[in-house]
Amino acid sequence: MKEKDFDRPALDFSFVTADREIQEAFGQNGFVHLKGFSGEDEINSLLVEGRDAKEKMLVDREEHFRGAPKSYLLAAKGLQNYSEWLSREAHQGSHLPLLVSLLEDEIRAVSTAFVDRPPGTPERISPHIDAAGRPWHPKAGITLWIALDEMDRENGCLFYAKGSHKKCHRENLDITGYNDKSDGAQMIEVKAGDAIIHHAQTVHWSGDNQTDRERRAITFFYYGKSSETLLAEKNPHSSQH
Ligand SMILES: O=C(O)CCC(=O)C(=O)O
Repeated sequence: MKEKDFDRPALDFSFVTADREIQEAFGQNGFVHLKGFSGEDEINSLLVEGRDAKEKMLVDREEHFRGAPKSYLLAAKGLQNYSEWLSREAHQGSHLPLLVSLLEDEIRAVSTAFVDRPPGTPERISPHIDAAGRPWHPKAGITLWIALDEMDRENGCLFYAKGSHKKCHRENLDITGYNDKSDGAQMIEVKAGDAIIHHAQTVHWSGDNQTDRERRAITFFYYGKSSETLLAEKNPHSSQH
């Protein structure tokens, strides 16, 4: 079957590879900050596709979201179903080899999200692991998060708990006992175009946006293939996100 032609070119991250330092940081901390990962054109493509897909999803799933707390939509998931371009990026994007080399496993796309915390948003995302981090497995999953705006403490940048991917947290996805001052908590300020790649089991959280600046990001979530059998046994009917 002929591949679909897209007006919008595919993103090219094939030049980003995991050297020893990146590999070790990911293994030890459970996350790695890659500065200057995306250029302006890529940021723009992700922004337009992410925003359009979220709008389509909201129309399609209006009933589901009616009356839902605002925090539900801080990260709008499942957007690969509303943009063929995002779906192709999630399934065949040029970032896949990088994620495979960091997780040291084959990966399977689970979901794509647009994170939007407009100026003056009081909601924050509390400490959690990603859905691909359940059930617990050393290669449960991996997430690529790309900043579309500059982020710092004031507009709600991300925090990570170093090494938390190695702990088998017994709770579900929300994890208690972590905050900005916890041992090993690292705040990561980013410029637009920076990326953070984290293990699905690394505890992370982010703040409110009380500034007049935008705070948007795109996230690609993946399972590790080795954890798939475990997942199928636990949730025979599940399709995440
Ligand atoms: O705050 C962010 O940008 C990240 C959102 C997040 O952690 C998630 O969607 O799992």
